[in-house]
Amino acid sequence: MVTRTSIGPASASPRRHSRTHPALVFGLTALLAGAGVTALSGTADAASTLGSAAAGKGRYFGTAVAANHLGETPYVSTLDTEFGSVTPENEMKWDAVESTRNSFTFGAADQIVGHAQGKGMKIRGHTLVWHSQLPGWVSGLAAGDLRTAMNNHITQVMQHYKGQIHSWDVVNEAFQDGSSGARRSSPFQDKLGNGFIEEAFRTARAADPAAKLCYNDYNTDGVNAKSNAVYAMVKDFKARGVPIDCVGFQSHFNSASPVPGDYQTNLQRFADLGVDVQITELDIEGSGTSQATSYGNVVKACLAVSRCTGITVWGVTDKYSWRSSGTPLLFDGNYTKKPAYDAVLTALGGSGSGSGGGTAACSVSYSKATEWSDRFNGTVTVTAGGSAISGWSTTVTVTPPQKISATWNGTPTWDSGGNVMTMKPNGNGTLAAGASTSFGFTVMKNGSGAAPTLGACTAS
Ligand code: G2I
Repeated sequence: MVTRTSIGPASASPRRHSRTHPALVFGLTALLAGAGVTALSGTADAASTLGSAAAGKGRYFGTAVAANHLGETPYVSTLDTEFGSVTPENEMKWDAVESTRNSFTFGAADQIVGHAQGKGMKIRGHTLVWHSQLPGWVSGLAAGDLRTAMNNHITQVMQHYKGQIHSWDVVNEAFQDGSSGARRSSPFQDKLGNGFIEEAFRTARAADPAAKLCYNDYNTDGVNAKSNAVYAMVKDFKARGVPIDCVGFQSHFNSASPVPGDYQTNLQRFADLGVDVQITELDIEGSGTSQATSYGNVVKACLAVSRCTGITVWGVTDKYSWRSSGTPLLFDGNYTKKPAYDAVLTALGGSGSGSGGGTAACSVSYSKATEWSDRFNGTVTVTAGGSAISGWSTTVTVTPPQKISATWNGTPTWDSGGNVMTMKPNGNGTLAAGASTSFGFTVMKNGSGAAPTLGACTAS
């Protein structure tokens, strides 16, 4: 039941009028919105983004990017707004850049690099020597030829991007899962032996001395047999002067493989060897608060390790994730921020409107409804964020000598000048997550047709 109130400051010449039924106001609002009438947004400004908040902590915050999505406007705007670093998801892999021996195709990778450079983003290189996405011709080579091909591949690719890549995953996933601590079988391992990793790093240093050279792997995120084996290799490399600058922890998590309790401890022990550590492919399957908590814990662990220089999530939006059914990323398929986004931003020390998913939040928007020669009606829509709210409050400011002469669907109070109205719910202000309500008011123009301005929406 819609109640109409007529409350205003003493000087507001309250008047009642019953010509406009609220349902008509709604209808007109929808029509006007459909006709492109601008609605003022009173949402509290996002004071920060993932990239800028991380930069405030001396870190980068990046994402994997696929070249074939760079034509999609919301993909690109989310990328450009939120992230300070990119990793080509597939475009720099061996099968993408050298599918035929010594014939290099950099088109898709160059597209990502060019976009990133245009926006001042850093670029991670991924990846030079990996058993997967490896063209058949490589696996067919005999040892001597394979060594030549590996070194040529590293050199050609790194020289193409010389000076443009902040960190390269030189060798990816060279260790076995499980308790053996052994190297994974691959053409490189099987034909060249353990020494292929060292050789790859030495070749990489010569090709682009400015790039940080990383070893990158998964299931090495906590202290376990696999990470112990990588640790021993890095320790040996540092002791013998083999050029290695960083270790990448992919950090693909789900309920079967959650964020380890000793995640920070593990990052720290590698950092203590004298290498940087980077979180390189972060994604965490799940949703809501539990996913948000895990994301927050990963970010906090990185911030607690001074040599943890940056975090990359493995994609912009759930819909393009390599495991999209697990909804593992920070933006959903509509590019809406998830509670996990809020948790990351908060852990990075940032603040913003976020998804509204973990804390009470709301947003407001204004549209003009019916207008007469001497007055117009306005409608403000109040929308709850990602969680339910039990109350809300916002302000509507009109330009004197305008006066608000009537209101409906809310309980107003007024500042002493009478031109700032604070509006709260009539009685129960409960709104479910994402649900909307609206209130309305009449502005007496007194010569001015100026649109009112809205303050931020405050939820409780
Ligand atoms: O598997 C997740 C990641 C594990 N660490 C290394 C990363 O490089 C790896 O990324 C994934 C990409 O996210 C996927 O997009 O690597 C996969 C391949 O191992 C990528 O999948 C491939 C599909 O298997 C191909 O069928 C497809 O043509 O992506 C290709 C390009 O869309």
